[in-house]
Amino acid sequence: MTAPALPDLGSEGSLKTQRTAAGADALAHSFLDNLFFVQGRSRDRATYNDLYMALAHTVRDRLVERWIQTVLNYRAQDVRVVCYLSAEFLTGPHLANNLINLGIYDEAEEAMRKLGLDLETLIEQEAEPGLGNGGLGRLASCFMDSLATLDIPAIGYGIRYEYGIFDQEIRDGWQVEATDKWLRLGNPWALERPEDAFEVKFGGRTERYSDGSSGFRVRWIPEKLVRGIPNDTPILGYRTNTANTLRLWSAQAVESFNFSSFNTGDFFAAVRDKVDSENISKILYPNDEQIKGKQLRLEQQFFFVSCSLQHIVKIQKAQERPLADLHRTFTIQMNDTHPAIAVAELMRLLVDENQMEWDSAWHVTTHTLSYTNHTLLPEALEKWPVPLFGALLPRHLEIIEEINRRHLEEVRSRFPGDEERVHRLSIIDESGERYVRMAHLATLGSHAVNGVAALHTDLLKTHVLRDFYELTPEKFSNKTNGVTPRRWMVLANPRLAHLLSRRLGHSWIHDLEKLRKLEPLVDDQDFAREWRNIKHHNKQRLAAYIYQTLGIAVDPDSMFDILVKRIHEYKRQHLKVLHILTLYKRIQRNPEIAMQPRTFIFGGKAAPGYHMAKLIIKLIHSIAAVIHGDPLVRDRLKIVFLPNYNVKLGQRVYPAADLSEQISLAGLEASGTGNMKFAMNGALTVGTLDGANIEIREEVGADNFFLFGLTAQEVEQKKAAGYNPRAIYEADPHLREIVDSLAAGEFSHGDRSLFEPLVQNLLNDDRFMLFADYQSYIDCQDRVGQSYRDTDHWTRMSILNVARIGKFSSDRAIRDYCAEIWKTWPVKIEI
Ligand code: NBG
Repeated sequence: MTAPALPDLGSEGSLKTQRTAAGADALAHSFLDNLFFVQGRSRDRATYNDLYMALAHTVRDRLVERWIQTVLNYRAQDVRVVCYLSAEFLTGPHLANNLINLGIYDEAEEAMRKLGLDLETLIEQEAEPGLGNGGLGRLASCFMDSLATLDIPAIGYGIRYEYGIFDQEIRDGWQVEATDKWLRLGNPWALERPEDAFEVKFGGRTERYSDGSSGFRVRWIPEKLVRGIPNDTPILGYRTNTANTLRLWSAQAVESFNFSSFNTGDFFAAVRDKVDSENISKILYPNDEQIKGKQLRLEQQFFFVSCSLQHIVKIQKAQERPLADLHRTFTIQMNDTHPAIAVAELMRLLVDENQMEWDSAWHVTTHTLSYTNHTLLPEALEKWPVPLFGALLPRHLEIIEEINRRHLEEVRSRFPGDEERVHRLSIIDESGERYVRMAHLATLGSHAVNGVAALHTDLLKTHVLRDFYELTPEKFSNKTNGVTPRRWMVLANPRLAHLLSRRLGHSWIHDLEKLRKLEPLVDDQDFAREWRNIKHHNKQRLAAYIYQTLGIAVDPDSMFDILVKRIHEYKRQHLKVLHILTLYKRIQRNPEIAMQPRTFIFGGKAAPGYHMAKLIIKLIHSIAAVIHGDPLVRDRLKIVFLPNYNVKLGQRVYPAADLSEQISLAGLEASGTGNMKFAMNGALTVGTLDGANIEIREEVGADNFFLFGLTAQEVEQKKAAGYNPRAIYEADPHLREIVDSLAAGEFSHGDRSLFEPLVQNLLNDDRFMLFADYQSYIDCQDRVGQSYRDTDHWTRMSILNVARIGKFSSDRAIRDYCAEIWKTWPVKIEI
């Protein structure tokens, strides 16, 4: 039965004023209203979660009009929409950020105060949506914030994992993983839109048929269908009306599909199929985990890519625009290779489902897609075994083979006789077991390929994607990462933000280069004092948190020396451990030695299957136990490992840092973004010439940055010449002493086996060249310790770091993408 045509329901005018009126009293009123009518709770029985939910709805109500208006506007003519495809979006909590972007934080605080409630306590209730591993997912969220702030039409597409990145607990110094049940108490920010669902095919076979006119076509007869349900979250820009959409897909079984099992009476098989389908969006894969051969991961990738591309094609058609113009309406960014299957899927949608000719489809595909690479580690480059790939996506394998055939034909004609090059450039790795190389597919299918910091892009051109660079140099460009100053300064460090706004006005918040105007203030004593007071306050706040959660008392007057990021050997948390042990031995040798007291703060998760990273966590706890037990040392060296490092905790940590540790082996950290967040909050960096560190140092000035270690080029040369860590160990008595103490069980109750894998690894291989950089690091840290004692000078350096950090706003990064890759422009939303 068809439903009757919808009547005209009139405009929303009066509704809006009641629900979304401005001012603290109106907020308080809506809050109580939402508590009762939306949350369904009486005031006397309300829990903190109820109160948080009521406030979240109160804020959401104030977003909705902008959101609807934004979406309506994008349906209008002459808009080019950025589609950001990313398997991860590490949004962090929404409430406080939305209050800031709406400009009603203070009003909300007042409204809650009038009701006897503390806004901060309510903000703390929000569960962290941990839908990402680290930098890559957080970058996607900073980009969404900047896109909205700059009024760029954009949709973020990803996966609504039911379980995000695991919760990290520490037991006896070891990491223990627990499932992250972020949706347990509901999510007030997302709207589920079951009517906008799409079906995704898996498995089965393909079949050729004649379409009568233009010849043969291919049909994919799948074995399984899964439905993708959109969950839409508004992403509001800072003090603007633009509210873009973050659309995360969750998987649902298509019940009617496997009815044959029901019919044969196999009820349990049918239910099992349902469960299998829904598994697709169950859990986020931790990175650094061997994912080769993990079929579910490929299913996830195809699932969200297919839903997103179908949605894009549907919008194009609904607007009655030809598919041949898809690249004029949409520009699609692939965030790393996780969505690289988009190349084949877009071809399939155009050629198989919309009867476009191959060449036209290839033109549209390559002009629509672009690709950002985020890693140089060879083991992190995704590749899928051909048999697995073909079984899951038989049609896509055919399409990829055809793309590859044409591509290699061209390579052969440009480089006749160079079969070596043909092998290197092939999308299919044929050197042993056959693999589909996703970075190759993404590069070939894109009109633009970028790295995320200058050095990283250079290394892409000269190493990882060198052959592609030689083939199509015009595709390659650099887009140095950036982070949003709204979350990482205004929200995380309100006192600093107030000081800056008082001195500079508010414009720095969306025009970070304005911070340059701080430079004349470096010699202003009052300003410097305020600056120090703020840092001290932030350190006290973190100290209180540490005391509450871990029972460790740390001194806010000590230097807060902080290393927070995923635990990985290339990031070299264990180099930091070698530094701590060096200081420890110095004090033991000479108890009277003058030394700047330091609090070393670590945070970060290790992939559950990455044993060495987990051992490093154990090592940090083990040296902490010994050092804290030593009365000679414990007032000078404190070691804290903050469990379950995440966005929320980052917001506490960056503003409290004196020293930011960015100590990866040069040439391995694509960019880093924590380095930017620290510097924005006035921490000084100790770092190698790696990733964005290089550009940070260029901006803030070499005098305001602590540099150590080999350059990427020296690393390469040393490796080529035959690197010998054991020789360094044997030649350096201090290094030998600490390595021997680890091996001897000094930090493991005499157990010599515990840290043996680590010690042996360093002595025999040391792939990440800790020993090569050891002395340089120690010397540099000695300079850091001395500098810190000159408070005035340190403050000056700190102010200059903030004054010169403007380049690292994600607003700048997004402007660069818009101008050079996306070719898009802002659209002001009027309400
Ligand atoms: C990470 C890099 C970081 C970089 C972020 C964001 C992956 C694969 N890469 O250096 O390791 O800052 O991406 O670009 O997570």
